Amino acid sequence: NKEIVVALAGNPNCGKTSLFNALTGARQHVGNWPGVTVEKKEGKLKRENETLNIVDLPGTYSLGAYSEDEVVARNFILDGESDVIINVVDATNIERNLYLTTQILEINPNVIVALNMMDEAENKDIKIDINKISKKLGATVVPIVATKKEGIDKLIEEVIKLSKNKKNQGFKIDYGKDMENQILQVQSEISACVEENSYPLNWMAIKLFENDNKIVELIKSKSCGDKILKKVEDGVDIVTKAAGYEPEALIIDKKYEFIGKVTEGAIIRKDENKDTLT
Ligand code: GDP
Ligand code: K
Ligand code: MG
Repeated sequence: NKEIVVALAGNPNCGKTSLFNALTGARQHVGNWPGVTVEKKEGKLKRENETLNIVDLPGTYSLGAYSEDEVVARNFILDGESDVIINVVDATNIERNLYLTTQILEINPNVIVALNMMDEAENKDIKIDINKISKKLGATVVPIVATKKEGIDKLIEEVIKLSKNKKNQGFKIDYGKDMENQILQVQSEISACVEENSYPLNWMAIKLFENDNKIVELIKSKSCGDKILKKVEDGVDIVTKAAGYEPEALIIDKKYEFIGKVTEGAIIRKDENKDTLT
């Protein structure tokens, strides 16, 4: 039986290390990611016939190209090295945490959300409709308390299940007619000249519109890079004229709009509880 590679991704302080420890116990190995001074932690977990190799990615708010941490986390996800990604989300701060989730899902839909700090959410009187969030997000959500090892068995079960039945695609944010049209056009330009099994085309096109320097450099290195970048430049003008602001900002806005729809009516905070009682 082949090992199941599981990446742990999440914002700083969401409880990633606590979950890593709960999953792997003492079976840990600490090293460095190649070429950078970022710490790499790996550990194993055995469950019946399965061996899971858990890799703790650096904590990040985003998967841009701005910091070493972000690049390490995103390259690991992009390179398809993981069978399943556990995205640890702080239940007391769901909206902000889901920004990273949308970015992970755009690269790889094989995501299980571990909704951590459920004890703190309860203390703060935050009520969460997990089924609703799961459905709208298109990913399984498992509530956990990493520090008390609650929900860990269920989480492992869902990870193994997804590793046996991986999704090829499915997650898609709607960036609006004009932006989508331009993304599609740039995507087909990329596919016409970049070899197979590179990064997901849709993701690369979005990154070009976000002016992601790593992907811009990658495209520049291709024979038809100039043609693609010209297409992006024209697209930026068209979208900016139509939408009234630039794609880079529009893409962020649309991600938060999507998150708003995911959480709408699914999270009730204490103040809102009071409102409904009076
Ligand atoms: P990381 O930065 O994502 O690796 O997060 P850590 O695992 O270091 O956790 C950050 C802080 O949150 C620590 O003080 C943990 O003890 C605490 N923590 C982690 N998970 C939970 C949880 O489920 N419930 C509570 N109450 N605290 C937690
Ligand atoms: K805390
Ligand atoms: Mg940590």
